[in-house]
Amino acid sequence: MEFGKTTSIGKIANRLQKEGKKVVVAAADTFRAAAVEQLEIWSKRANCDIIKGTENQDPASVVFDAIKKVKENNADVLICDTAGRLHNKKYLMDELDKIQRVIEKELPDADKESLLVIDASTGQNAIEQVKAFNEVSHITGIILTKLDGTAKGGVVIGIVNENKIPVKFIGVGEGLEDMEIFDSSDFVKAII
Ligand SMILES: Nc1nc2c(ncn2[C@@H]2O[C@H](COP(=O)(O)OP(=O)(O)O)[C@@H](O)[C@H]2O)c(=O)[nH]1
Ligand SMILES: [Mg+2]
Repeated sequence: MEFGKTTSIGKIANRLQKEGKKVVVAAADTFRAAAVEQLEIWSKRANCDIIKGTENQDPASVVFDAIKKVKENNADVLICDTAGRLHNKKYLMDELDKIQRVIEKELPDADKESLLVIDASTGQNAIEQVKAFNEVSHITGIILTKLDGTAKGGVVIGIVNENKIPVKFIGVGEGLEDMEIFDSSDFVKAII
């Protein structure tokens, strides 16, 4: 699903690099060659390293290679781009589970975040997504994208309240700098 995952990763990588952190991104969405190319463009913009898989390569093995790079280069942050997945696509969820197991095994002591990207125009379906993802992964935060459009993302308020998952970033455009750290008071004002 085109929610803005890859774009958000580019924006976060850029922000972290500017803060002086060394970032590696892993192109673990290996379903479409275009997805890898897209992340490559973003990694150039953000000036960070990228580890690419080949089309249809096991995404967990791409993540494994990226972790090797992180260790070799003593990088600070690894961000893994994963395929868009619907909660009813079991194989995609299994794949996510496998990626997480690799990370847990190879980087047991690292701080980990699992961020779910939701498009502000997503309705009730967002709640289903959160539930499904939470079964595979402990979601530590939400990135709410496309808040520059007409959608206000009101459904996310419900998710935050019900699941106690914080919104960490919001996307407000397609550019490198179009991301803000979320401030819930601004958000509530905007949807009223
Ligand atoms: N207006 C707007 N467009 C966005 C935002 N984030 C992503 N997009 C656009 O949404 C489309 C899908 O983004 P992409 O990152 O490829 O989504 P992915 O499929 O989830 O990885 C692209 O055309 C992006 O430029 C945002 O915050 N605002
Ligand atoms: Mg993508």
